[in-house]
Amino acid sequence: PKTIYLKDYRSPDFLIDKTDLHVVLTDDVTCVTATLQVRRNPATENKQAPLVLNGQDMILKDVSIDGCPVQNSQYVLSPETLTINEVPDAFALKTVCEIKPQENTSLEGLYRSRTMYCTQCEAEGFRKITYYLDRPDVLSEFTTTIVADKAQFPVLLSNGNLIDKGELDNGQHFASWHDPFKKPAYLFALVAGDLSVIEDTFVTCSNRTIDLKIFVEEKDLDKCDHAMASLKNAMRWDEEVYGREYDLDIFMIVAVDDFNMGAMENKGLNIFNTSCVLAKPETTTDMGFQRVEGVVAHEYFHNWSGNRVTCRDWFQLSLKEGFTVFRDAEFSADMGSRTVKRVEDVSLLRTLQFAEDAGPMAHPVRPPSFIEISNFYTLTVYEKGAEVVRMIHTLLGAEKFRQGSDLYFERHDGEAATIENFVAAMEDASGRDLSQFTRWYSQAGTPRITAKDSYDEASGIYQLTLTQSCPDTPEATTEEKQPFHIPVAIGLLGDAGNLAIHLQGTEPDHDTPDNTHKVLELTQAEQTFSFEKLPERPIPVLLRGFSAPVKLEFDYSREQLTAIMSRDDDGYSRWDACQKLAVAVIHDAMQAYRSGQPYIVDTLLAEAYRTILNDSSLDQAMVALMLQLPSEAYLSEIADVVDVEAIHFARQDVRKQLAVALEAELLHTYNSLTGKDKPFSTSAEAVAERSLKNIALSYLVHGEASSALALAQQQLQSATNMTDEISALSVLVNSDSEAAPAMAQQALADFFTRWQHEALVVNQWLVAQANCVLPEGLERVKTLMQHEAFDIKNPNKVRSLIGAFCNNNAINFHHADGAGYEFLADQIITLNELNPQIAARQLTPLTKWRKYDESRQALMCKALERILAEPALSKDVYEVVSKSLK
Ligand code: DPP
Ligand code: ZN
Repeated sequence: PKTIYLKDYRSPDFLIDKTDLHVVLTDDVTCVTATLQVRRNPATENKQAPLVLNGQDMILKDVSIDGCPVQNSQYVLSPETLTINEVPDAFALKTVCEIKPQENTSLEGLYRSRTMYCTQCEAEGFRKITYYLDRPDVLSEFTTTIVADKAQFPVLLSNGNLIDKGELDNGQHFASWHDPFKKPAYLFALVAGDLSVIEDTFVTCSNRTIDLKIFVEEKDLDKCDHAMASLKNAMRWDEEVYGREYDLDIFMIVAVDDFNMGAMENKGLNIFNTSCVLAKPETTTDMGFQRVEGVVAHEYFHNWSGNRVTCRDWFQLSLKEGFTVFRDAEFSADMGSRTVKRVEDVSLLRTLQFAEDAGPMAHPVRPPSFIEISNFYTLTVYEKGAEVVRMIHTLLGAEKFRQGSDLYFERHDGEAATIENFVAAMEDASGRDLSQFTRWYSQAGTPRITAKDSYDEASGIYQLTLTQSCPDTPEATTEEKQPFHIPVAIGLLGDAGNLAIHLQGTEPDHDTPDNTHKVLELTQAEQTFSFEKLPERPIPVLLRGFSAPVKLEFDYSREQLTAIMSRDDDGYSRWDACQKLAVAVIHDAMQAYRSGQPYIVDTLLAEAYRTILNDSSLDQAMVALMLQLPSEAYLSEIADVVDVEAIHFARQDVRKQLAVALEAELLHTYNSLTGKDKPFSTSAEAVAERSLKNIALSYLVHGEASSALALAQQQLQSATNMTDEISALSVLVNSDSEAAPAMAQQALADFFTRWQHEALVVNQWLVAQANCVLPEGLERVKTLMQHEAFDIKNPNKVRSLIGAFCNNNAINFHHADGAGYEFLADQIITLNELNPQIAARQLTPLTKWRKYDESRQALMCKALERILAEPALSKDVYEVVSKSLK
């Protein structure tokens, strides 16, 4: 397979002004007739260039130029291209192709999902529908006519506005759609199915009424309200916060059960994984509700950051994704709890993106090369990309950032842009020089900052010295990397609270009236900041709000951490201090575990928890967040060598001791939050209450409190929402107390009986079992693979069972016998043929082999090598496996 480089980018030799598609869907073959208005790109150097179109998995039936058939001898077909050597400077190209969507298990291009036809074209799926210049810098005006059986497929949709529809012979009908906005092919969409719809309207800031429609299978009509409300909130928010108004007269969402991604922002016709659009309290957890809100907003926001201004090439993917993730994160923060949203995002980043940065697939936010672009829809491009945009926001301030964003949209509307264009708009609007800052886009790896401090009582001067470096990554060594421009937000904590900050040589920050918050700009390898007028030695609160995606080390004492935990003004920092304290405690427990010694949990942690549980004035969301111990995945990420058993058993031991020590408080908390007959709400407060209640329950059961199993069972039976129901089920499934297994078996069986017709609930049932940490995990998963509820062709099922097990159940997946690795290799080999994107995605846990002990390393590499030896490897899987073994 060939590597594609950013440095080789050339503008296209041809442009396609208009694209006219005529798609006839029948049970056997689907016939696609494409008429393209093509002309030579005036900007191209090569005036004689042949026309080379992308296309694969199709049968070309006919090709003509300006009405004259092109003879076989005048074109060349390869498995991935159609080349026509001599073409005029401007012409109409007509092709007729046959495809078989019903056999398309890759879920790219046009395919069948249950009873409907749908498409997924990003990044390069359109080339499976017709021969085309399938690249994002070719923008075209699309008209699409769909013909299908009317009884089976009453609903026929594509981008833009409906311009015609009617009946045809033999029970067929058609619909024609026209999209007035030029777009690249990856934003094309087509849907045909027997779908029900819920409708609403939105009145824009300029008083235009937009029709909003969500299409789902009839059985799911009761699960659309939350998505609709989220959509309307997102539309309003984008007007208010970014000045962006919706442009078409209609906005449609279609829910599809078989989908590789979360959702897709096709112009005017978003296609969604059912898991990211359907929600109702009985079937959907609070996390599920939040995901729907976030993804609906994300795809909607793409209408400007992605569609109106798109990407010049796929190396610029973060231009639209990083920016849009930042936008959706701010939206969610405004809709719910800002601190909770930030903590969740930072946890994800520090756990999984940092791991990606430290592994063989590490790449800069703008990768310099790829074999298969699908492999670069990564946490780095999305989440780290969003952090990079957030840093620009921090450096410029909200007002200048908005001016920069306005300028960007104004300059590049209707164009395919680059990351340089985005940064230039931010620079021009703010007058700031971001040239050093752009290293965030070109240098991979997680920067480390080491902080050291000193205090001179006589002068009241406090000094903070920050040193930065960035570890080796595949494309560059640590020596080759240049210092980053890093905003380090800080507070200085004194005995009675946050102290005023007077940084020598600067004006006070006007953002905080009391001057207790400051953004330091670290641009050198080492820099010292001096603060004056400090009456006492402060505790530095570093990287407040997680102001940069870095690892920051400072040698805090445990007392200092508890001080930050209880007194700092920044919620994120309080949580972070709590995590640091918990990590220190678990590390002690791991030490003891390795030496076979008993360990008694540091009372500092237990007492800190007792304090927050007893303090009824505290934000319950904050309490719930703090009570969650660092995950095994996070503990693995920060380890040099992952000690699977020590991490698991030590963490479980700490949880158990905390549960026993705090039983009274936990029980009180649980009881105070249970049995209140409040109507269901997804408000931040209601979510926080459920979260705290369920954490308390899980501690109580884990600590084997005498009444705990009964409480869990009671909650399971009386639950009126899925958060409470699945939490109780998971707690039972994971309990190792004697009475639990029988109860868990019964509960699982009852749960399945009750929910077997709700695919998304069944998926949660699979996850609950895949995540069960009791012994024999692999056997349970293998048994479930045979269950009628499982289907390897459905990505949500693969993620729920195989993905959950291999990513979240370390003690079972990483069993020393290597059976987990062999299992995953088998699944990847099967998936490679069916769905390469999903296959490559599932490889992630094996790519981390360097983090494990020698014996596991050998077993993991053996599994990777077995995959690499497969004869017909997809580009997707080949790229990840071969880079992992390098
Ligand atoms: N649909 C995917 C997303 O929105 C890819 N664009 O991130
Ligand atoms: Zn996106």
